Amino acid sequence: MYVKSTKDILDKANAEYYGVGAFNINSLEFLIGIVSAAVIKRSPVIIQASEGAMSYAGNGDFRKGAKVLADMVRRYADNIPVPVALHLDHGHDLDHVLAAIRAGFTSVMIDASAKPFKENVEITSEVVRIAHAAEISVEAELGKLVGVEDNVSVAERDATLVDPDEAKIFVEKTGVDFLAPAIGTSHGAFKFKGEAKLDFERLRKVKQLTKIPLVLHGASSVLEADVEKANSYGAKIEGAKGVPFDILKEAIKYGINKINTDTDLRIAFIAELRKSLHEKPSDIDPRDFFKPAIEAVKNVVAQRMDILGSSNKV
Ligand code: PGH
Ligand code: CA
Ligand code: ZN
Repeated sequence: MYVKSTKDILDKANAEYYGVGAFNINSLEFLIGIVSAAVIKRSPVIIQASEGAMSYAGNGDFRKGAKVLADMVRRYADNIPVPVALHLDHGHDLDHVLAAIRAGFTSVMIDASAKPFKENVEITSEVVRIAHAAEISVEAELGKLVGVEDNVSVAERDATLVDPDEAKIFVEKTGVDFLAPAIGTSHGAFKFKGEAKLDFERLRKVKQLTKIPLVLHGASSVLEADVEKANSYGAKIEGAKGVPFDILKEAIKYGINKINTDTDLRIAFIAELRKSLHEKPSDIDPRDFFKPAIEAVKNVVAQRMDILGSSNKV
């Protein structure tokens, strides 16, 4: 079932101390893989689409793309026995936020984290006012997404990662529903040069001071087996490193409830696509290549639902 607001899913996860995966889509194939996993695992699920995904789905027209994606997800959620939400991932301006709200997304992210704190407060407050009037929930971000390396100084960390006291003021002033505090992750397949490491002390303080559902961006685990599979069929992905499962579990203990995952699905899909293209050189039916790739996405999502603790929560 399509939920009214993503808040329904995340408030429950916050109260019961588990994490819910928020999985990015650009097309139907990823949606099928993700929702199939949610049904098998009896898990709530958040589908999310970036500005780029909206543009892609609308062939360059993000407003049209927002509607295409929302109609597709809403229709696909019909008769599905688990809650399905649709979230705008990293909305950067009011145009994209409004497009998502008008299209029927169940929550939006306004990411003004690159702007000074005061401006971030102003923009986020404006989005909260508009979104809440439509009964849609809002996520915002504080700090910059960068890997925490051992050789980074305290001053450098303070300049990039979330300030817990600022987080408290931010949540009070904006009325935002979910907060993404930068604690040392980054987007993509290359998150850490050395050992994977997050600033849990900072996270603990943010949770203690805000108490709302928190979001971990850049949370993909970058599974070695999938990277190797892709590479063995011609990909060149070297030095890839993600957030290991035990660190994800720890982050959830400290108060993370929404776990953003895009890269893991991309790698799983592309690895399987390369493999089946290689194995069926005379086949011209795209579905014969997409189906095993969808299955690969489904498996990654199902495994994450177990790790995050959202399995059997429906
Ligand atoms: C993410 C996804 N989307 O907002 O934060 O991060 O690159 O780790 O999948 P990954
Ligand atoms: Ca940021
Ligand atoms: Zn992100």
